[in-house]
Amino acid sequence: MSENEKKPVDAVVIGAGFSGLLSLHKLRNELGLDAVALEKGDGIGGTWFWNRYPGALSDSESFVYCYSFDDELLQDWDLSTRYLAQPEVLAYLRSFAERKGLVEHVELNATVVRVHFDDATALWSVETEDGRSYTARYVVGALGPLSAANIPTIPGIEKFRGEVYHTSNWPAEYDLRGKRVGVIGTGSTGVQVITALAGEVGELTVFQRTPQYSVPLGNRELSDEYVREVKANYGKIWEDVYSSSVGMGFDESTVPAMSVSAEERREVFEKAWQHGGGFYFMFGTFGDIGVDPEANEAAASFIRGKIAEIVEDPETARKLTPTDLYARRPLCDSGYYATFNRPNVHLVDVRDTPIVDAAARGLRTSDGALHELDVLIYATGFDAVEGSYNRIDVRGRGGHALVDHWRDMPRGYLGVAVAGFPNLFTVFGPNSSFSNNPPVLSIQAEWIAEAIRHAAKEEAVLEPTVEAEESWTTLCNEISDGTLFPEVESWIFGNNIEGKSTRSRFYLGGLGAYRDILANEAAQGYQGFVAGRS
Ligand code: NA7
Repeated sequence: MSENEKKPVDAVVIGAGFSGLLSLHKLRNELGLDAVALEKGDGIGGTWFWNRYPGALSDSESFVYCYSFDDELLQDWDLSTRYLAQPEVLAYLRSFAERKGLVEHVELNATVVRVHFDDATALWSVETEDGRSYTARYVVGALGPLSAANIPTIPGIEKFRGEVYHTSNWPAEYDLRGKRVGVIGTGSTGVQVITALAGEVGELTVFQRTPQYSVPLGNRELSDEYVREVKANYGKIWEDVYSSSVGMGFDESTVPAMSVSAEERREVFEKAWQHGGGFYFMFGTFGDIGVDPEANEAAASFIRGKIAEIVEDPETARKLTPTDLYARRPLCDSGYYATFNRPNVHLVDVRDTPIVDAAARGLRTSDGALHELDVLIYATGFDAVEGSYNRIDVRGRGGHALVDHWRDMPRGYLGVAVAGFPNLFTVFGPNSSFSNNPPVLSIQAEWIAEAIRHAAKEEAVLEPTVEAEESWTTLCNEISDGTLFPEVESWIFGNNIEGKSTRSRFYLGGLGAYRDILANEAAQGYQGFVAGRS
């Protein structure tokens, strides 16, 4: 395509999920820019468009899984349960897009494949797979931290005659009733889909690599009085969320687990178990489960005890019981462990007996067993954070590729900008705050919009210095090294993808501190940025 076929706009937003829609709203409706969002899906909603598998649900409290600034929508919102299921989040996002007049500015089925910076003009050129092409002064990447599917390589999979789905690319229509279904993966997605499908399908075979700690979800109807109370107090609720650590809408504990008696600890854990919520169990019970091995073991052994009580067959219970630290993303469920008491649910421990290959009728494990399946579901997670960017050919100053910039470790300044990539901003770029996603992305989208307003006024390009990026990356690694989280393999540290660097991808210093750091950067006149003119 020649230069003059490129459509000139002020800004391109990549993605139309939670982050992309908010960014588009800020840029168009608040800054008055000519901005367009390019969305790979054939509908808006991002994560909540793609992840429509049975049981998909946000496990943040519903009243804080939304845009905090939009009081009109908050007041009109029909909040009825403690958590929001996927169709409800999607409906919320659609309603937001319609109310803010964004729908006509989202191009659907627009898979971005190239994003190149032109040193001479300081403009970005953005191209889609089907040949749509734009030039823009600003690019906002709102690709989602968990959107590039991880699909394991199973030798001979092409021979398998059944249906195959990844949970993040779920078919619009499906019928699993009476079928023999296999699920690979027991992360938060696997736990949800396994629990939801067990009663629907004929036989369910779960291929588990690592057992998980999970606590009850505790979903329930919210009373009218509770909802009235929430709506009347949103100001205070958001103040608390934005000054907390995980931003989940509950009081975080500061009490060290070992400062109370064993009996009191048990009572606190039992109360939290009855109340429900994964983040609540990890951060609402005691303040040091993520940092103190003894506190961690206390929480872990409580959950292990529950597994032993719930799961009837001792051998199945043994396989389901984790022995490592309780230091992955905390999970919660609607009866996950009890699911394995059902006669139609079978657990295959693929650490004991790895999957060796696929045959026409199912998957074969190393013990020679053929697990016959009509449907295979990959609940195998994502190439997180930089994974979605690395699938696009992004080149910054001097033609430097983003994939090379991130080869030994993903780096990003404050999670929102990358050295060598002027006027390119990232929502959930490397080393963003690890907290309830809507507040994090709201802080970032707001900050990015203000940075663009500043850049436009000053006719400047905003590009972080290498030093600023390096010191933020170092800080994030130091903070995470002070916790127990890197001691356990998970997507948070890139361990789930072969060849990926296994450093921190998040700022674990808490949402409140993160917000202050970003606010300070803007107030100090963007000192971590190169002061270049466009
Ligand atoms: P996760 O948390 O990365 O879980 C993926 C699961 O898939 C996990 O149990 C993996 O086992 C398993 N897995 C991945 N590859 C394989 C292979 N090759 N063989 C067997 N098992 C495999 O992804 P989710 O989608 O559940 O959740 C991601 C986030 O999305 C979640 O934290 C929420 O915030 C939303 P492993 O544990 O690596 O041994």
